[in-house]
Amino acid sequence: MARRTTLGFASAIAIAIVALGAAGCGQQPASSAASAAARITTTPTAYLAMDVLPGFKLGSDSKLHDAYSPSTLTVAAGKKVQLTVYNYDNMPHSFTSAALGVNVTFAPSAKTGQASTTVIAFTAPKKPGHYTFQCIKPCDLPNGEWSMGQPGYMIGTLIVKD
Ligand SMILES: [Cu+2]
Repeated sequence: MARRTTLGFASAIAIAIVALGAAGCGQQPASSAASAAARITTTPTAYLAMDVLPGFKLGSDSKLHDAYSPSTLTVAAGKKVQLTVYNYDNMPHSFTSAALGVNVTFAPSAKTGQASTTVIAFTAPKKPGHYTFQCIKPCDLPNGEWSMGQPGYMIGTLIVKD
């Protein structure tokens, strides 16, 4: 019994070592690529992605509403941002923010389940903080444009970190 326990423990250690080794190998190319990118430029682009989903998010009124997903994005201060937006709604929406100097409309999706794709490029503010963006195209129409006035739905936040 004691011998079996010892063997079991040894096997567990061997498995743990193998797992660690595998994890290490798996991570190596990514970290190498990251350090290579850091050598190329001091302000690499931050690639962000977001969906616009119709009738997707449950509201406090127990109805489903149009929403950005995710509605909160995070980026480092002063970084170049490339934000790809996939609009799954058959209505146009927008990413509008005076503070960020961005006002871009997303075309409606041509077919259910097939998003229109829009790439927005801008530079994150140098000052850390929470920057609001919102949709200014009339939307969430079955609910009287409810989403348009609701943070977490068609009002989102870009968190700019130090
Ligand atoms: Cu909208």
